[in-house]
Parts: sequence; structure tokens; C-alpha cells
Amino acid sequence: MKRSMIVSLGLMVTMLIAAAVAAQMKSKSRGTDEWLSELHALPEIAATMTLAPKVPPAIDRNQPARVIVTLETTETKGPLASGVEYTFWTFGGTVPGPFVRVRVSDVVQIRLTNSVASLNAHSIDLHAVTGPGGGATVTQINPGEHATFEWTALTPGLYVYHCATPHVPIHVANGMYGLILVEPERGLPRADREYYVMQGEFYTAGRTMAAGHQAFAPEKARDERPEYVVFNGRMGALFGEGALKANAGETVRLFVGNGGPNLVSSFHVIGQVFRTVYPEGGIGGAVNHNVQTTLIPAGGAAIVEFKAEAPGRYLIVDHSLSRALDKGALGSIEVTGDARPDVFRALTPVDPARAGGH
Ligand SMILES: [Cu+2]
Repeated sequence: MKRSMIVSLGLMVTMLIAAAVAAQMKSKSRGTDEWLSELHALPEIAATMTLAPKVPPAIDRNQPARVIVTLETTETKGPLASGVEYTFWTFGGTVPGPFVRVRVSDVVQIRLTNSVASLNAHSIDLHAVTGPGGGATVTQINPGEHATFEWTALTPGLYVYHCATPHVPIHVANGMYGLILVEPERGLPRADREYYVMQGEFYTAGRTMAAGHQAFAPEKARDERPEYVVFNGRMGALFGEGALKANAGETVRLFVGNGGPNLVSSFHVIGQVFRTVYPEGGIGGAVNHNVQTTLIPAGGAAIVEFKAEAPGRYLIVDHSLSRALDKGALGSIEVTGDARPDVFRALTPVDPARAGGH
């Protein structure tokens, strides 16, 4: 081999090694500061948040952003059922709290304020957070204080957030929970309708429907014997004006959460079959098809989809049916459109007064 070839080969090898070493050094020198400055370069946007049963529109960004989520914790009197009042502890003044929709890889900045009118400390633990306490370790704030932290949405899915201030079951039982959706990179498949439904139970001193303002009953909470099990914060929230709506033929997606704090929901829509279920709210793993009832753990969620084929009223229940019929875990979806005798037809006359739900 000629000497000049050996020299040039040697040079090439030296250059390759030098490049490899330089690359390694560069990657080693990529410290926290550099990562943080990259994160800070993200475009900043305010989160679009909605109150139940509304869901924010699908995200149309292809790139991550810094999403600012501003929430205030409050303690507010409101209706729990007809003639029944309760002092709810809330995120944003409602039960459940606002629906937050972000995208995987987003940096989410939580700005939490505890209303000056509160009597208790509050905090937030988002199950979507990978970090100590889901944020609760850095957000324990007294009335009038605020706390801010950021986290990167590493995993797509539908997640519960809730207050995690001692005694935690009381804060959750008083209504401090909501849902956050972390969309996958390419989003979810299109659906015609999306709704936000969240179950939770209430432990009142008086029996179910006892009139007037009801105090929290710690012994009933400890024994897991709620007087109310409801969707969206009060008995009847999803009836009448509040009924969910769809047209026959549309695909309906429900983002369903269970704030608990104690009961597991056997979530079912009477007269529908879930064509798709994202069990436990996970996105990116297996989905289930053609499901009648899906279990939603306390502090868990599920995404369910069905096709509203035939018109009519479809009842939403926790199929632990005493909760639905005696304690309030009952809502409705009104489907309008042309009759679909190919899908469903009565062959004898129907007395509307007897048209029950099951
Ligand atoms: Cu709280």
C-alpha cells in the first residue's frame, strides 16, 4: 500500500474519531440549562378550557407549545339536587373543574391560585404529570396564595386531576376534580360529537333529597356510603336543558372520568353499545370494541365511543343501579333524526307512559 494512501486513511480515521468525540462532548455538555432554554423557546398559548359537558376542540398544532393553564380553587355554595344545597370545593367554580386539552410533548404550565375567600388550603395533582405528587408537592397553597409549576406531557391519555391537600378524601368528596386530555401526536380519530362526563359521589349529613343546605358527613365518607352519586356535579345535570345531544348516524365520543373519591363506576349507556373503548383512558395501547359496560376506577377515566344509529332518548348510568335510580347517577343523550326501522322497530303499540329505560 502506498504511503500517501496510508496517510490519508489515517487522516480519515482520525477525523472520524474526532467527530465522534466532539459529538459525544456536545451531548454531554447539553445540560439542564440548555434543555430549559429550548423549552422556553416554545410558543406560549393559553389553554382552551371548557366547562362540562363541553370539550375543547381538537388540537390542530403539529408542534409542541407551552400551554398556560390558569385555575382558581374556590369554596362555593350551589345546588346538589332540587331543593338541596351543598358547599362545593372546586377548581374554577364548577364540579367537575374545566376540561383541559393539550398535546403530547407540550410543556404545560399550571398557575394555581387559591381564592382569598377560601377557608382551606388546596393543591392540584394531575395524573398526567410525571413528577412528585403529580404537582401536589409544589402547590399546597393557603387562601390568597398562588403556585406555579411546569411539566412535560410525556404520555397521551385521558387523566383525572384533583386536589391532594390533607385530608384528601374530603377535598375530593367536596368536588375537587376534573379531566385533562393529552392528545397523541396525530390526535384522535374524528368524532361528530365529544362530551365531558364526570362521576363523583357526595356524602351529606341528611339522607338523599333531604332539603336545605347539607353538611359533609365524615363518617359516611369513611364508610363509603354516599347519599348522592352524580354526573357533572349534581343530580340531573344531564337532563332537560343539560341533556347531551346528537343526530342519528353521528359518532359520539364521551370523555368519562370518575372523581370518586371511593366508588368504581360501571359506566353504561342504555340502548347503546360502545363501538370503541380506550380502557382506563390510556391512548396508544389496545382499545376494546363492542363493549356494553366499562369499569372506571376511582381516580380513573375512559374514552367511549358509540354510533347514535336510531333516534330516541338514551340514559347514561352507573350500572350499579341503586346509584343511578336512587342516588342520581343518571343522565341522558337525546338522539334526533329519522326512524331507523332497519336497526330498531316496535311491533306492538307503545304506551309512552310506560316507555321505561331498561
Ligand atoms: Cu382542596
